[in-house]
Amino acid sequence: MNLFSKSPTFIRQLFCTISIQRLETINHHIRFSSQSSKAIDNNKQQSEYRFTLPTGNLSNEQRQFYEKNGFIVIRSLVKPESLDHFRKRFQDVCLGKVKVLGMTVMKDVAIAKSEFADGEKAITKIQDFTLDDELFKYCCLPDIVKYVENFTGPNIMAMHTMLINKPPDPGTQSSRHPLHQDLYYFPFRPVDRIVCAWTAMEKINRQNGCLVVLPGSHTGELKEHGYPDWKGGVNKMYHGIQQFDPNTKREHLEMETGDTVFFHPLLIHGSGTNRSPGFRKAISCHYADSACEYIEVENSVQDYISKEATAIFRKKTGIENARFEDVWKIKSRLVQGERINL
Ligand SMILES: O=C(O)CCC(=O)C(=O)O
Repeated sequence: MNLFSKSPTFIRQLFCTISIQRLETINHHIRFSSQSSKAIDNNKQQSEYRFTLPTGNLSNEQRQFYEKNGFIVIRSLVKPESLDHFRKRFQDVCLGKVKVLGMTVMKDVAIAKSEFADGEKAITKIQDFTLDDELFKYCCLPDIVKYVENFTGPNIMAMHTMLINKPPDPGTQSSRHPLHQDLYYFPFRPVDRIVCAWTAMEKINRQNGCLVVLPGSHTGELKEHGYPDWKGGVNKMYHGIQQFDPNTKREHLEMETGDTVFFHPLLIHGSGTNRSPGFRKAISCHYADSACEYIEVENSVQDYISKEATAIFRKKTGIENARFEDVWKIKSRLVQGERINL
């Protein structure tokens, strides 16, 4: 096109259009560069947060606390009425009024030998209640799930569930739970998209065996576990960390009814002897992002537990060729969003 063959008005209009386009382009560059500097700021802020996500109920201050310590206690999160409902259901399970597919009912190693204990008094823990719609309500409580999103994101699976009925210790100290990391039991990753919610069903203090945690230990490695060498006996599958520095700072989490602690699966924790006359109750669920993936744990530090858990599962179900991940696939249940991998 020969511009000079066109009228001056046409040329003026063309230059005007080009100038406007240029201005728009410059404007776009300015906008883009301010957006990307905002994105960089966001990323910088994000990089402060390795263990938590921005979605959910945690404030920045609470997120920073979890990032540093690997746990956070939220006071009065679960209503006493809900806890009464779960307690009643637990009692019905103990009395044999309710049978739940896949649930494991465990007796304390000391009480199991006693011919006098029955009902609730004989049972130290029930595990894997995901298939019981009543107890599963704990996993779905909106007040809890809103916090869980800070760790898992929006697609949430309930992977492991427990109602722990820590018995009064008969003098054997077998009511203790040795220091351990929950990741030891889990063949799925990434680790930072897994979290435990653990709720006190009554006042829990040092007297009745509260949780004890090693703050900051979630930044370490998964350690070797095994059965502790305790004279008074050890409960089935209560593996503990074999070696750690006994001088590491410990924190005892004393909690009131309904208080809930969220903690990272690498956080080293356990619980003390129950020196009270009552059964100390807590209910818990481990959640994971449904986009987590199963991993092979053979020949790793998880080899021992994977063999033990798979053998129990094969015996219970008769599925001879079951693998460790099958144990988890069967007992996990979607809480919210989409079931992606797990
Ligand atoms: O409630 C307790 O005593 C501790 C439970 C615990 O840490 C577990 O079962 O992994």
